[in-house]
Order: sequence, then C-alpha cells, then structure tokens
Amino acid sequence: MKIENLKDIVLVYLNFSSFEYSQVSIGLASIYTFLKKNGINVKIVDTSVYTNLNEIIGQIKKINSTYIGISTTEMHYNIAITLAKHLKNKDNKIIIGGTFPSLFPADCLSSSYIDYACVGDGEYTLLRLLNGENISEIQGLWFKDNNEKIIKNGISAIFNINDFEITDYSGFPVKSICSGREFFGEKIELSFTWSSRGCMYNCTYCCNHELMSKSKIRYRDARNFYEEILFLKKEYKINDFFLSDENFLTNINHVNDIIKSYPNNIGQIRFGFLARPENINYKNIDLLRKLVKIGWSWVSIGIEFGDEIKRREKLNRKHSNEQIITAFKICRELGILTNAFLITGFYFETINDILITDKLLRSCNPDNVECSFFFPLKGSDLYKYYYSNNLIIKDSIPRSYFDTISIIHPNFSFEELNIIKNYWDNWNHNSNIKMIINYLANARNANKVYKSLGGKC
Ligand code: B12
Ligand code: SF4
Repeated sequence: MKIENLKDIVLVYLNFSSFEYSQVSIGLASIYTFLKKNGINVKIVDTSVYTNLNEIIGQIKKINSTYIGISTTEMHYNIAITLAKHLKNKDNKIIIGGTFPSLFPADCLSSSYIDYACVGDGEYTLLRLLNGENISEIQGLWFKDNNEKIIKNGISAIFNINDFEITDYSGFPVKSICSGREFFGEKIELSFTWSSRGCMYNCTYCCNHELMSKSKIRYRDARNFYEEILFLKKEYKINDFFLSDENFLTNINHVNDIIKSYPNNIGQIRFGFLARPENINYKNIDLLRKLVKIGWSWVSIGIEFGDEIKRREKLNRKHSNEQIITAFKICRELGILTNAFLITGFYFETINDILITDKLLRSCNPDNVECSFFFPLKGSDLYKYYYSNNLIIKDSIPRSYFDTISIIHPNFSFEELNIIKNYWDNWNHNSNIKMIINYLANARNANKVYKSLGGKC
C-alpha cells in the first residue's frame, strides 16, 4: 500500500528535440534546487534518456511519487496530456507547469487527467502544495472543485532568483548537464546556465510579452552567477557556457556587474548568449570589449526577416538593417563567432523577401545561420491573425519548429518552405540564391517578380 507522503515529487522534463544533443531545463533545475533546499524529496525524469513513451511511463511509475509535476511548452503539450493519461490514478496528483500552462491554465485543466495547473513560477507554489497547505490559498495554483468549476488562484508569487547561489543540476543526466555538440565547427561540451529571467520586448510572433504580464524581469547576483560557473567547471570539467537569458545585453548595469565581479581565479572560460542586434553597437563597444576579456566568445542574433519595413510593422522589431549589419561587423572585429536566426513562413513572405534577406546576410556574413519554421504560438499577436484567417493546420502541433510546418502559407507550398529553410540552414557566402529563386519563380510562374528585380540580387 502506498504511504501518503506529501513531501515527495517527481518532475518530468519533456526533453524532446530535433537536435542530437540534450540540455537541462533551467526552470525545472530552479524548482529542483529550491524544493531540495526546503526538505522535499525531488526526482527529475528527463525523457531524453528513454527510447519510447512506455519506458518513460515505466520510470515515472517506478518512482511512485504522490505528486507528478509535468513541465511543458506549447509544442509538448499533447505529449504532456498523453503522459498524464497513462499516469493518473486515484492516489496521485498531477500538476502541470511551464510556459504553456502559465498562459493557458484553464485549457490544461479541461483534461480530466490534470489535477492542478501552475501559473507562473513554480518554486513557491509547489513548496506550499507539498507542505500540505490549503490549496484554495496557494497563489498561482489553479484546480477544479467538486463541481468541475475551475478555481483560479491568480499568479504564483514571483520567485526571488537569488534565493540560492548555485543551481543544482544534479537531478539531470550528465549528458544534459554537459551538453556535447558540434559548435561552430568545433566539438565541445557546454553547460547551460543563466544570469537573468524575462524580456522587455514585444515581438508579434512571440508569447513572451504575454508571459511577462504575469512576471517581471529579474537579474541574478553576479557572485552567484560565478559561483555556479566555478562549480560547473570543477564538478563537470566544463569550460563553455550557454546563458539561457532571453536577452543578455539589454541591461547595461547588469552586464557591468558581471564584468566587475569576474573572479580572477576562474581560469579559462568561454561563454555566449542570445542578443538583439541593436544591443551590439559602437556606443557600448567598451563594455563589449570587456566582455570579450572575460570570455565572451559567441552570440546568437535574431535577424528573423530581412525586409526592414515588414520586420518593423509586422513583427514589431524596430531596429534597422544598418543596425543589424553593424552588430555583425562589431562581432567580427571583436573575434566573436556569430549565429544568425531566421524564421521562414510568415504570411507576408514573398520571393522578393528572400532576395532581401539573402542580401542582408551577405552584408552580415554570419559564421552560422539557423532557420526555423514560423509557428503561431498561442498568446502571440500573430497567432490571432493565423487563427482568424484559417492558416493553422488543424491538429498539427510540431515537437519542434525546426522540423515541422504547421501553417498554410499564402505564397509557398510545404515543399517550397522546406527548400527555403534548407537554403538558409546551409547558407554561406558562396550560396547561390539564383538557383532557389529560379526554382521558386518557375514553380510559381513568378518570373515577373524576379525580372522586375533585374534578375540579380
Ligand atoms: C533558453 C530557452 C531555450 C533553450 C533551453 C530550453 C530549456 N530546456 O531550458 C533551447 C534553445 C534548447 C530551447 C528549446 C526550446 N524552446 Co525555448 N526558450 C528558452 C528561453 C529563452 C528561456 C527558458 C528559460 O530558461 N526560462 C527561465 C525559466 C526559469 O523559466 P521556465 O522554464 O518558464 O520555468 C518556470 C515556470 O514556467 C514554472 N515551471 C516550469 N516547469 C514547471 C513544472 C511544474 C510542475 C510547475 C509547477 C511549474 C513549472 O516554474 C519555473 C521556475 O520558476 C524561453 C523564454 C522564456 N520566456 O522562458 C524560450 C521558450 C520557453 N522556448 C520555447 C520553445 C517553443 C522551445 C522549443 C519547443 C523550440 C523548438 N525546438 O521547437 C524547444 C523546447 C525545449 C524543451 N524541451 O523544453 C517557447 C515556449 C512557448 C510556449 N508557449 O510554450 C519560449 C517561451 C520562447 C518563445 N517565446 O517562443 N529553449
Ligand atoms: S522574440 Fe526575443 S526579444 Fe522578442 S519578445 Fe520574444 S524573447 Fe523577447
């Protein structure tokens, strides 16, 4: 017979990706660290270790916890519900959290296999639940009462991210902590870590603005940041770090803090982060130089779409192409390796836009280009457009927007979108844009467009 023990939980990390490598979830790592520190017995099931759903279910059942917490993005929501269906029994409680449940808790609770949905940060909410507090009083915990009415308990108390010094990643398999991959042509092992949470922008294709309406931007104490790096270096022999912050360079004071607190005993490290192009400029060149001195080595910059006017008007990304070109130029001057992100499949994308993006890339000359298919995330502005224009393929929820198309494009077929993505993913200075344009132009009988552009790019 199962002994009722409130103080234990198994956290399920749906670590399915189209890449060959795996990495930790910073959100679950934070919950794990905080709960453990507060005397809770926590285990993490990282699905990347198992080969199929049955094995995952078997492992979770074997742990036999009263509480099962499933973390999910919108992409993995269907799998989360399938798992819950196989795991739910009268003795356990299933709680779902993460980005999608934070945005759409009521949708999650429409499944009879889900007992609770967490809106926002999970740390305090879970601790209170596991400590046996009255669920009606737990901020951020949504559930159904006996009459199936959803009790909406607002938003979780915002977690103090400096509550602990070092994130405890030990609940994850080593292959997720030391994430081995080919990186800019070099085989390395890198660890995920973090220095802030949140984003202040409002890009129309992203749901972060909606998420931020339930949260706020927070910065990590630089000393904790370095304690963690020192620990990861010593414990896992890692020298390369990926900061999972949404936009590392946005707050100059925070970046300055990171620079000033750099401990001289840290030894060799290299790190990189995600950045908006306008934050890499000549005004903050001294700051950027200092970052290079402490190990900044690479950056992923979101270009997304080459046409400046459409980018501003349709995507709400207000920087100019000139700013993008400058960002890449500065990185080259500083010896920083660059990854450029692009998205294909926006409803307003035309053959002409491909030419414009190609031209921009040639001016930027990034070391690597990565392209995803546009996926209309619920809660984003563009979702509303795709939904109301019937441009979303019914029941198509991809596991990754790097490998599945889930929209109907007014100008391009699936095959064409795949060709466009493939072109960007393999882009280099010698790439022949004419070939792909010719292909698309012929396929669409759109020679006129090409000729009106002078037949060259
Ligand atoms: C870094 C990052 C990545 C990294 C690392 C991801 C990782 N595993 O941590 C990489 C590049 C690998 C990545 C991959 C993907 N990502 Co990503 N990623 C981010 C980013 C920028 C930061 C994530 C982060 O560390 N946040 C900080 C942590 C502390 O927050 P958190 O994860 O939300 O967790 C807190 C709460 O949600 C809650 N919580 C989380 N889980 C649970 C579980 C329970 C039981 C409870 C109670 C609470 C709870 O408590 C946590 C602590 O406070 C976010 C942006 C964002 N706003 O989060 C996008 C974001 C999460 N990613 C997103 C997506 C779509 C993906 C992919 C599906 C992309 C793809 N391949 O198609 C994959 C999925 C990977 C996966 N299996 O989780 C979307 C999710 C959108 C959505 N509506 O669900 C976001 C929001 C970006 C965006 N706006 O489009 N991502
Ligand atoms: S795309 Fe990036 S910058 Fe834009 S709102 Fe989302 S996280 Fe912020």
